[in-house]
Amino acid sequence: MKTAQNVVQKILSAHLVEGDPAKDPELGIRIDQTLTQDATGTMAYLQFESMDVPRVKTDLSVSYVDHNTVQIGFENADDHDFLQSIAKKYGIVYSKCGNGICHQLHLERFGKPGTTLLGSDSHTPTGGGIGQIAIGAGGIDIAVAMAGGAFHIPPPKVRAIVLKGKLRKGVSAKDVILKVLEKYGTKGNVGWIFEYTGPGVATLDVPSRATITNMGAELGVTTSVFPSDAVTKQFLAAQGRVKDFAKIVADKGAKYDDEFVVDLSKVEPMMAAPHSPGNVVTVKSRKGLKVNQIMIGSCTNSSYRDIRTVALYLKGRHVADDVEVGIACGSRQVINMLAKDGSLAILHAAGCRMLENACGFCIGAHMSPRTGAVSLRTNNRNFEGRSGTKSAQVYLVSPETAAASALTGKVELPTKNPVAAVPSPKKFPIDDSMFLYRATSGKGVKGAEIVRGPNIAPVPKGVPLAKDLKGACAIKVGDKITTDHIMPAGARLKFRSNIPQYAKFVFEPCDPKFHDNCMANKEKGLANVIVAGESYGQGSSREHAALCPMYLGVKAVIAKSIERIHRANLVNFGIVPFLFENPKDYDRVAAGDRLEFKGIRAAVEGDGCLEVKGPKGAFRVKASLSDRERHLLLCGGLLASL
Ligand code: MIC
Ligand code: SF4
Repeated sequence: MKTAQNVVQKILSAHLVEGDPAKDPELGIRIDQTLTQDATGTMAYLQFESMDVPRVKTDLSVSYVDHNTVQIGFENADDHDFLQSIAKKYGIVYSKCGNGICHQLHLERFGKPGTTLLGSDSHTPTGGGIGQIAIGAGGIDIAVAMAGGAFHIPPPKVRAIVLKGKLRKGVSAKDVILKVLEKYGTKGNVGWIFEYTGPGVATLDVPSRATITNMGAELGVTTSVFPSDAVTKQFLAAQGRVKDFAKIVADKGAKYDDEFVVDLSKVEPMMAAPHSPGNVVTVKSRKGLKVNQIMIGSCTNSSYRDIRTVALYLKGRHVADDVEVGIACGSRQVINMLAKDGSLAILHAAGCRMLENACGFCIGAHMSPRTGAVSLRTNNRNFEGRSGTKSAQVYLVSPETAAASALTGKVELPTKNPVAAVPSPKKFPIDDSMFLYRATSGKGVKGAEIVRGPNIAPVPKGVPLAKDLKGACAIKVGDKITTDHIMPAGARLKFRSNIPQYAKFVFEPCDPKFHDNCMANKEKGLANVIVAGESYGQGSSREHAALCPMYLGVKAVIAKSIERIHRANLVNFGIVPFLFENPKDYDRVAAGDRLEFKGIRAAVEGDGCLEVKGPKGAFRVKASLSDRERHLLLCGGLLASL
């Protein structure tokens, strides 16, 4: 008899190309679809180009432009042109700047239940909302997948998040994922996949499911997934894509490694307080707090359902005088619908600033709040300084809480005067005119010319790992260092395609001298080493947080723990991801210390264990590596291994 399978097992077993989940440390899975966005895409495609493959080998690859949309100077526009020309040549669908945010668009127009999606953005798991196994990764992993290669993950542990009951009016999906974050936090979830099950699933529409899987990224899990059921079918049919539907639900008696029950009817409005998405409190506990800014949108909460709900709260009313409100919709489809049903006029009349349908404020690329402001935002990350204003206090909330608070300029409970639920549209208006090269998808246009402006610099390649290393601790950082600390975005984002230029800003928020120190050590023939605490590399998929350090001569990280995507990026760029065998040894290293890694190459070839000598004595470190990872590190990274 066939063993009962959960949704994760069903999809992964149908895509397994390497490894045995019962005994191997790593599984290789076939990738059906890829997505990139512009800020990570240029590097991904430069790397893909160097793989010398004539066209993409996936079922579908889409290149979105949504991050660097503000064109001050030539850099971003140059990147867009480069991306468009690459898409034409290699058979990639190109989503023009202005079309919308990659995750919202992909869900609307391309995501398919039961398939795998790999995206160079950590919020790719949004696709889990329609039953895709959708995973975020570094750009070079996307390049490999586009070239037909497998993607590697450790055999996942699957936790069932059992949903019961129904949400109360004024409470929504954002509150549910914040509840899950309250329980599991932002660290310690590496290697897990969260699968949503139970009778409550049927009460959530697809946009709500996608909000939950989107922000699962903040847990640090590999991905999150919902079953594909009648609700999914209705959504796909309304998008004119019922042929893409496949029913994927867990078998009766399917097993999970763990479970957590959420009674939806008991969920209260929640918020994440500064400066971590895991710092979850109830809205009630902050009721009355004066607010200076409210930002609504981002890939977490920019669907028609979300923005229409905001319009219903604001109908016939005006936002408070002391508060500025900005709204960025997820896609042109969303804007079209809001225009047709009068919501756009309501929002304008209410005094909201309607922004471009792009990432914008979420990544500190628009509407940074004033000094010391309290900003309520519906996006997914509130790391210190990410808004572009270091002193800002950013709280993450649902669209309902944001709207209710906009009216008074204070934190308000959205459950006090809730609005009616927005019904799932029977038919979404479809306009795919800003998706280019659909006709040549998978085929490409032979001889198409690649356009390369001066902002596009070649990708640096790593060098093989030396036998021994003499190094220096170039920086010592604490716990929960995010990729926004390592490689800031916002104003620096326009240098994404130019590594020597972008590398000047590595660790800018922690130590602006990091770049110069690294260069000085490099000149002295010393390898640079980063020492960190727990959960190093939280947050984004940006491989620049490994690529730029590699460029600065960083050869090893020693941390108490390292998050999944960042760890994979370190390996891809030839930086050894060591962990302290005894976390207390963290205290024995200081910035500037000379560190000796005698026999590092042999250690990587062997069991990954090594004794490091420092001024306060020797301590032991360990990197648990698969054979594939060992090979990449010995070569100096993935590109150097080709
Ligand atoms: C983010 O939300 O931090 C980003 C910007 O979308 C990143 C990708 C990037 O750094 O370009 C992500 O989430 O992976
Ligand atoms: Fe864009 Fe923000 Fe989503 Fe990242 S989290 S993809 S910056 S909207």
